[in-house]
Amino acid sequence: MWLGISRRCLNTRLKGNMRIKNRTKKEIIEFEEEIAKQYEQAKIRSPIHLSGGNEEELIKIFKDYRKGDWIFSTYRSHYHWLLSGRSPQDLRKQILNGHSMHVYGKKFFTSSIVGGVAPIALGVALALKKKGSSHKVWCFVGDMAAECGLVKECIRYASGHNLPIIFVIEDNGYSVRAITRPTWGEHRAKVTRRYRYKRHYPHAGIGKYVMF
Ligand SMILES: Cc1ncc(C[n+]2csc(CCOP(=O)(O)OP(=O)(O)O)c2C)c(N)n1
Ligand SMILES: [Mg+2]
Repeated sequence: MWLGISRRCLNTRLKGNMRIKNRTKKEIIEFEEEIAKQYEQAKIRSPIHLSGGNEEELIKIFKDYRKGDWIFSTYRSHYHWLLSGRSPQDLRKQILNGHSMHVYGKKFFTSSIVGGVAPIALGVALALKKKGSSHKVWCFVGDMAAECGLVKECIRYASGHNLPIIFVIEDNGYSVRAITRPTWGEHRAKVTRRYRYKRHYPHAGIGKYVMF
């Protein structure tokens, strides 16, 4: 015991608040520039998806990230890795080995399947809640991925069950070369019509046991 706080409690708190290496806008831009150069020199024999223009927004978002939180991301994950305090050397090695599209680490998972990580992230968030963990899940998705039924259902489930997960929608307005909003968003209302009715029969059957 120390000042009325048990050692175990103190360790847990300290662990929870462990400092994360701060990375500046300049540092993360320079990392991507170096990767771009290596790509140009044909040293990376697989596709790469670089980030840029979203540094300040992400630095703000990562102020709320705590060591021990989980991250799920996409094929465009270099900034997420770096801003969560992970090693640039490890990331560079993964990229040079052709794994930029599926960077992987402890509590850091990515997939190139658009929206594919959302249900996995949701499951982890449910487990964290059941275990009473103080940590949360950060799930990064693009603006087009956010339009997928799968992702929408996960967002709905997470908010309905009050799960410790935040879906960060990284909206660059594009799905590859298609402009996301006119392609996906604006037509939705035009093809929707809703009416309400009170059920007469139950979901199945007629509301009585029937012996066949
Ligand atoms: C299930 C699936 N469908 C299609 C693709 C092909 N694809 C790769 S990126 C992409 C667009 C994603 O756009 P967005 O979610 O806005 O992310 P951004 O690349 O703009 O960050 C598509 C359709 C894929 N990888 N996975
Ligand atoms: Mg996009």
